[in-house]
Amino acid sequence: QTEKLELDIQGMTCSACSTRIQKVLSKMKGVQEASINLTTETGTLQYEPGIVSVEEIIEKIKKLGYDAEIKK
Ligand code: 9UX
Repeated sequence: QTEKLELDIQGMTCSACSTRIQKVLSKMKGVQEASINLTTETGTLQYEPGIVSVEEIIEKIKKLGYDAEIKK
């Protein structure tokens, strides 16, 4: 069972930033798919809530040096 997660991501200034986040998140256990958009500063993910939490995903982004929150 996967769920969709939409995030607002702050701090990306070049396309290598978004590629980097996308790569790291895609490798996380429980994340099926991650698509990071530099222009709109958003990320769309498909993840398995039973395996990985939203908090863990956001923490991972913060550790890379960016800020993220659930899109409102
Ligand atoms: Mo280039 Mo994006 O250093 O952080 S990857 S600005």
